[in-house]
Amino acid sequence: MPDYTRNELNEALKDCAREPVHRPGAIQPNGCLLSTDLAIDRLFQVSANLEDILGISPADALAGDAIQLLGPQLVHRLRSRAVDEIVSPAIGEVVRLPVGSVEHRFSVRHYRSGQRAVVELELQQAEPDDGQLPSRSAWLQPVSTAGSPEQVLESLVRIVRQLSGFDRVMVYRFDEDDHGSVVAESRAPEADSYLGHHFPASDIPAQVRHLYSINPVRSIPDATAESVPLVPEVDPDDPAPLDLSPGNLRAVSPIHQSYLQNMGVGASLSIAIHDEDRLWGLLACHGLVPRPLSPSMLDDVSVLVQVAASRLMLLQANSEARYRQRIRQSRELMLIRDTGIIPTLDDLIRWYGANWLALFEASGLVLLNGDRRFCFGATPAADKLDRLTAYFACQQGQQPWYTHSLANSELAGWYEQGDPCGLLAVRLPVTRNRIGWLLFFRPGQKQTRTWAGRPEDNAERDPQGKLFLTPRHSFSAWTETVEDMSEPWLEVERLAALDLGEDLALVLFSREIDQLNTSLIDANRRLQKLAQTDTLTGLPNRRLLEDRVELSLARALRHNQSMALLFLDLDGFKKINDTLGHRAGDKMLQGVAERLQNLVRHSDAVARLGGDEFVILLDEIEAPGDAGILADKVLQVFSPPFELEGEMLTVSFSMGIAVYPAHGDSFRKLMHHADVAMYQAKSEGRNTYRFYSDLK
Ligand code: BLA
Repeated sequence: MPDYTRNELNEALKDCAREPVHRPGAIQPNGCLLSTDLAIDRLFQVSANLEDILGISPADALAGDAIQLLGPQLVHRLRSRAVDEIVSPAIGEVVRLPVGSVEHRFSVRHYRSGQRAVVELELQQAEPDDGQLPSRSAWLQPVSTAGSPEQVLESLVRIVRQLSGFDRVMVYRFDEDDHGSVVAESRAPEADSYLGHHFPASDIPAQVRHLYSINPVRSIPDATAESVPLVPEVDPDDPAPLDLSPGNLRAVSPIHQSYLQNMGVGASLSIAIHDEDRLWGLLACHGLVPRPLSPSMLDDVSVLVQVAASRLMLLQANSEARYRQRIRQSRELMLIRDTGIIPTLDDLIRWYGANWLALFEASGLVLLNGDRRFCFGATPAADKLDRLTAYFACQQGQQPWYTHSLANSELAGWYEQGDPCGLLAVRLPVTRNRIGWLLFFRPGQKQTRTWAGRPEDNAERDPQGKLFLTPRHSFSAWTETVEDMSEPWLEVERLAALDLGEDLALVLFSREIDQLNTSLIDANRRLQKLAQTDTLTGLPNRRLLEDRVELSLARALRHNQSMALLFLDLDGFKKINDTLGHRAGDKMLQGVAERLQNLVRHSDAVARLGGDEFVILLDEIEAPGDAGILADKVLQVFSPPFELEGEMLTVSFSMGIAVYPAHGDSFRKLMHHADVAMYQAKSEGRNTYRFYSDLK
């Protein structure tokens, strides 16, 4: 094996993928081919074996037209199908054509290729006796009713082998990186088993995989046969080589011919298994020796593969749906919005962490939210998480980031043996400048992988020293042990993680909005309090007093009761302010407020109007006299001197009383009358009170 660099290998792989296998300019010898104009009239190219098959030389055929070669009946039949619509050959039609003096049965197909109609004729071998084969429904049934994907594949390979007589029938499944493995097999005892064996991606290069989307069937009845060129080599009117992808007869690439020979395979048939547009895998059939593959057999096997593919995808979709249902249930649990309680991320991870680890078959999870980090299960050490956080902080895009082999990913520098090997990371759709990621970790699993021959054991150098790949010489099992890989992340798991990420973001948003709301409500409360209270004494101000009086008036009216307002004005307050200063004055007002509050009932209210004016609301009084009793109490409480900043001060009030209903029925009137009565008290010598009704 030559030494080579990764780059050289990649170049060699690219060269493999560049071979124009779809236009080899030749066909396989089990049939012949004509290239005509779209009207199926003029002939441009024919295969060199025309004489062997139709009994007429290429030169003679090219000198005439399609009708002369194929007869008017067949040509009219072919013309009756609009060639524009024919992109892949219709199921071969069996026709009889005279070859010399004998009639032969042919299977005929035609398809459009650019500006040409291509007609393929295959000599029809004797059909197997239909009586020996089970009926179609009998062989379709086990596949179409299989209960599990494994059963579908098992039935498929078993029945195809029965129908076709191939020596080895396999289902080959592509992995994410385009390499693949044999996942089901039925074989004759003399054929080696490839079950469970892996094959590198280069065995079926990209352009070859692509051909299956044009023509799902690739039939090679004789891998040893020499190909038959087209004559003339170049179409006289169109130098572009004819694209033979839709046909059945396209010549086999020499590389693949030696591949099959190295494998000991004489006949090969492969049929695509598609999952929607994606090439999921192949049904791969081998004959140990060349064998004719009859068009009707190809047809039957194609039908079986289609039925198996749809059954397989249905079962797969069902199990994905069940999985998504489980995820949805967990998400619904999480979004318990009707309780009105929005959980914190801490809560969520404590409650659901174990459930999520089980659903995602993960060993640990980490949630990155801004500068906070929440961990659950087995997660890497803090310094590693710091580096991961830094990495994801710079990641763009909304698609999940995932690998089942960190050691071989962009994060390889981060990885050390013993770390989890698989990582699935989804971005939480949070604000752009904040980090929000949900990371799931999977442990590494020691796996042994058996390859059919050692991959990349097939590189050689040409005389110029350029590396090129050749088919492997040996396909015998070669076992590799892989340690730094986890189970891969399935698409359904990646989608589910995105869903979960969205929900987590939703919870985050709800919490933030909730917190904003709470602080708004607090702010409102503070504002309201500010608007309704006197900042110096903490007593209600005039506005709140007015509200309280209105309420009290309404109640008094309803219950036919009385209430009263006591207007208090501090005597000589200005002098205190002037002599002791404002600070002392403020202190005094606070002291006064406190004493007044101690005097009243809970249902009453003491308010400060500003300056040295206070008002007491007396709710629900029995008789006007009750207000007098309170006024007396005020006089009494303030009769001893008041201590302020070490000085003893005499404090007194002049008070006016207005009673509902006698002195007014509104806040404004009652206030006015109580105020007038207070002035009366002041003018009559202070330290006393007057009722409005006392005024003459
Ligand atoms: C074609 N290679 C193929 C095909 C298969 C495989 C199925 C399609 C043709 C067919 O059905 O035979 C590979 N066959 C497999 C595998 C299994 C199997 C993996 O049965 C497993 C069970 N091949 C190489 C290298 C190159 C290469 C190194 O090994 C290129 C450098 C190329 N493979 C190659 C080419 C074709 C091919 C060019 C197209 C052959 C054709 O259609 O003419």
